[in-house]
Amino acid sequence: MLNRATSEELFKRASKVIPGGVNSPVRAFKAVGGNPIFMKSAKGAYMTDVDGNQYLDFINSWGPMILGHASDVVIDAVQKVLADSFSFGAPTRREVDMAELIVSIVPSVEVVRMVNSGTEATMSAVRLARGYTGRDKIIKFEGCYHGHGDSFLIAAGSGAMTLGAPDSPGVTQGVANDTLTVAFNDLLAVEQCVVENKNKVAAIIVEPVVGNMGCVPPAPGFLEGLRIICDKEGIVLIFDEVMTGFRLSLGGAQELYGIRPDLTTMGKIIGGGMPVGAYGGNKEIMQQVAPAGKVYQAGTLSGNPIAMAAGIAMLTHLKNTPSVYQTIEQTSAFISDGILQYIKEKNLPCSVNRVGSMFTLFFTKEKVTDFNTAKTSDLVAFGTFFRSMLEKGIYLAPSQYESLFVSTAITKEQATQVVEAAKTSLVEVFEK
Ligand code: KE4
Repeated sequence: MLNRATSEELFKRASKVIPGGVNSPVRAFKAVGGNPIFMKSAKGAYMTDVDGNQYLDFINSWGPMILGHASDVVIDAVQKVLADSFSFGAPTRREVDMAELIVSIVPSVEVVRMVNSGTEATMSAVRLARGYTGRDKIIKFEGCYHGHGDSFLIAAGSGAMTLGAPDSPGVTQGVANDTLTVAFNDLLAVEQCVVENKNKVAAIIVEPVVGNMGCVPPAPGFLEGLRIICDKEGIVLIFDEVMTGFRLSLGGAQELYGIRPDLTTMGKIIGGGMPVGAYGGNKEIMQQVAPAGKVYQAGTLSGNPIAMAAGIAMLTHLKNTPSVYQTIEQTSAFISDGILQYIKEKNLPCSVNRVGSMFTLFFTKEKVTDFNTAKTSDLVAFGTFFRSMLEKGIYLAPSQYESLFVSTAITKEQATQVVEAAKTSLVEVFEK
C-alpha cells in the first residue's frame, strides 16, 4: 500500500470542518471505499498527492484538463493578466472576446451568457426556457446529471448516484412535480410524456452523450428524434454540453452528431480549469435574458477577467490545433480497445462504452444503453478494480457512474501501461 499518512491526517481535519471532508461529494470515495487522497500539484498527465505519490490522471478535473494539467497555454495566459487585478464587477474586453470566440465555435450559439459553473448554466437555461415558453415542466433523463439545481436532482446520475439516493432531501414536491423523467434513448417514452403533458413542457434537457451514468452514447436517431419532437411541440431543446462541449469535437456533441439544439450549456473545458460556465443559443430566446429581456439571471464573478483569460487561451488553442481531437481519440481508442480485447479473451462480465475521449469500463455483461442497464453493474467489483488501479498509480473516477477523460498529455507508453495495469487489476477482481 502506498504511504498516504498526510492525506489521512488532512481528511481527519477536513471532516471536522467540511461536510464529509470534501467540497464535492463524488470526490469522497464513498462509492469505492477508503478515504479521498489530497492532491498537492499536477503537471501534464500526472497528479502528485500530499505524500509525494504520483498518479496517471484520467479524471483531469472531471474534464477541463484536456491538454493535461498546468498546460503552458493556460498558465502563460493567466500569468500575463494577474497584475491587472482580479475582478471589477464591470464589463471587460475579455468577456466580449470570449463570447465572440464561443459563438464562432459552437454551431448553435448566437448569443451567450457567462456564469461560474455548469450548475449555474443549466439552472439558468431551464429558467430561460420556462420564461420563454410560459410553461412549467421539464423533461430530463434518468441517470443524467445537470448539476445540483433542485429541478435536476430527480433520478440524477454522477455524485448523486454514489450516495444511492438520486432524489435529494430538500427538493420540494412542487419542484419535483415539474420535473418529468424518462429513460435515456427511449424516444417513444418521450413522445408519450409530451402527449400526457401537452403544452406544459418548457424544455427537454439532455446530455447528448451521457457521462454521468458512465459513458452512454445516444442510440441512432435518438437526438434527431428529440429535435423533431421539440420542433413539433414548441419545446426548447437544451443540450447540456458541460462535459461533451469542446471535448467530443471542437463544437461538441452537437457538431459531432449534426443536431442544432435551441440552448447549449457549457462548463469545464471552457474555463481551462478556472470556474467558468456558460449558456447560449438561439438569439430570439437568449434576448429574453435580463437586462435585454425579463428572465433574471446574475453573478458577481460572471465573466471574471482571470477566468476569461484562461478560457480564451484554452479555446483558442483548441480552435487552432485540430490535432488535439485526433490525439485524444487515438489514445482513448487504444486504451478502451485494449481493455475490451482482454475482457473478450477472458469472457469477463464487463462491457465498455466509448465516444471520442470519454469512456467507461462497466462491470456488467449488459450493453449499457440507459440508467437501468448501467445499474446492473457490480459496484463491489468496480471498487476492487478502482483501488487496485490506484495502488498502481492510476487515478480513475471513484465511481462506476462516471466517464473517464483522456488528455493530450498521455503518451502511447503510458497508454500501454494503463492497459497492462487494467489486465492485472481485472485478474485481482475476478480470479482471486
Ligand atoms: P458543475 O456545477 O459541477 O460545474 O457542473 C454541473 C454539471 C452539469 N452538467 C453536466 C453534464 C455535468 O457533468 C456536470 C458536472 N459533472 C460532475 C462530474 N460528473 C462534476 C464533478 C463533481 O460533481 O464534483
